[in-house]
Amino acid sequence: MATAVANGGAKDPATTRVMSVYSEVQTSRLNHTLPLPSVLRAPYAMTDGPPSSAAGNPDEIAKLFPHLFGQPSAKLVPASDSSAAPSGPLKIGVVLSGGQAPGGHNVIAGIFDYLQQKAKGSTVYGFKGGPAGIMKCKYVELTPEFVYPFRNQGGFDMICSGRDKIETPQQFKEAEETAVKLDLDGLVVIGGDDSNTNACLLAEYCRSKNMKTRVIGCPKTIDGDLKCKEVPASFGFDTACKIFSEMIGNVMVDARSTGKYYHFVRLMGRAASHITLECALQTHPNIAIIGEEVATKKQTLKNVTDYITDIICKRAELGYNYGVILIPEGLIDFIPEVQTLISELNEILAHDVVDEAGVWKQKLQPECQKLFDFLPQAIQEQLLLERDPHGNVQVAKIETEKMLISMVETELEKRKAEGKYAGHFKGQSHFFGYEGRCGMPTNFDASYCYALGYAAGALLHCGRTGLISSVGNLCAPVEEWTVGGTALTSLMDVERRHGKFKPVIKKAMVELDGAPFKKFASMRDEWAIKNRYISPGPIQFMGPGANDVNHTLLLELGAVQA
Ligand code: FBP
Repeated sequence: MATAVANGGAKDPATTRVMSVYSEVQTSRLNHTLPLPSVLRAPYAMTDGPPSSAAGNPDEIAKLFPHLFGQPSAKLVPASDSSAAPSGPLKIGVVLSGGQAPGGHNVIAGIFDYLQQKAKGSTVYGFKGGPAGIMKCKYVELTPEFVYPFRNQGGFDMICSGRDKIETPQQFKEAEETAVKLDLDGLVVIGGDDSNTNACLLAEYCRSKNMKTRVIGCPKTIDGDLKCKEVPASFGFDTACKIFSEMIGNVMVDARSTGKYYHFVRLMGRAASHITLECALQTHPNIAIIGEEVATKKQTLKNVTDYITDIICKRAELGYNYGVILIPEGLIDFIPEVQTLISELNEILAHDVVDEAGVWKQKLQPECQKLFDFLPQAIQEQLLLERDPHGNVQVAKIETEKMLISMVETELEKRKAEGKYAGHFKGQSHFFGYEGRCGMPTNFDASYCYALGYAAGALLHCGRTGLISSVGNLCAPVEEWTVGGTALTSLMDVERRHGKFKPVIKKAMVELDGAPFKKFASMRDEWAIKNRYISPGPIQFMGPGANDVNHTLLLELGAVQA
């Protein structure tokens, strides 16, 4: 069996997949045949759309991306023969960037298979450990045997991921050196909004230097917040939501069985509440808090606590002293008063030593100081933890569910003393996050990722750069999916940071006038009082439900009515 060639020594055997210990399901998924959109199965041509603009501030984006701004999107269309198709082998690098999302291995398999089939003699390098692998030129050369054990399997362990950013002039130089050393024709960056912003900057850099290396992005994140009209979904969201929904369904049955617990389930999703909303639509919890609604209504922590407590009191009157409450991971960041506190803390953390003496605390505005002192100590400590490389608070580490349990407890005690509540309350906290990020991809994510990878290969083969691989018409059968690439600059806006404009792909948040939220809002009062729990059960790869499209996509694409 041919082995992959890795620089920096042999592949660590401890981190290599051992197929002989695969479960029957894992093994069966290895040979699961992936359907391809029909346009990718036959000779195709690539057509250009009209010139593009930007999501906001086009003049600033034009200045930041002088070589890329305005370029059209590309679309694959059937061609009568393959004479228009590009030929010749390519050298392509691929990198996984940011948090894991089910299906990442299939994107790589899609790129690999495209090149094997349509650009024979090509080479694919997998950069190890995320963008740092590009800068340090740490890579593995992919072979059919190396890729095989990862087909349709969860995780990012084929080449691993990382959260480093290619940011400084020195880091761009290092990336350039790697591209030149490996003679790269192209690079595929599989990542979220920050990583795709980075991919666009890299594409601009390569153009400005007249390098032959082209850069294509791929929309990855379980959070579901990298999407637009041309890119209807980020991969991994479907699988993660189905895994979380199975667990929520189980917890619901547990709650109903004992009748004694309120389960507070915090769900990953960092900035946006898409995961919480999708899981609510799949399982019908008694309460689901949607961060975007909290922010729009400018609710305080007290408002959120009261909303939960009111429902608990009503349920107690009906004889239900149990329930299930979903909370988005980023809730704390949506509450305006907490946002102000976080931005003041960010400033302080950037310049001061935060020690036990607490001198730094005097720099907080009085209102923020009051709020900080009011928060439980564990939450105070979590708010002071180191920021991630993109400057974000690490919301995965803030135990909002525990904070809410303790605040609801206090409020219920008060109401009990006032004779307004006669029930009993016991909170159980859960955080579902890492459990859903590396599951075996659903049929949807497996096929979607494979098509995204295949499309990325085609875009590079046709010499495109600065585009994000885009597969559309996702509620139709796979054969009818559309395939192309969208100008990354068209997704960009600017943010003013440290007196300079910085390009950012705007996160797609839950829209309160969007179909998924409207559907949820029309049903939540009933779910609060009557127990309408749904247990979706584990992900199916065959039989009932195996090809179900998630609610968010069905509602957003108008395939079902809100
Ligand atoms: P990406 O945006 O990089 O896809 O990551 C998503 C995510 O899973 C968030 O939901 C979560 O807040 C974060 O990653 C956790 O980060 P880490 O893996 O560094 O703990």
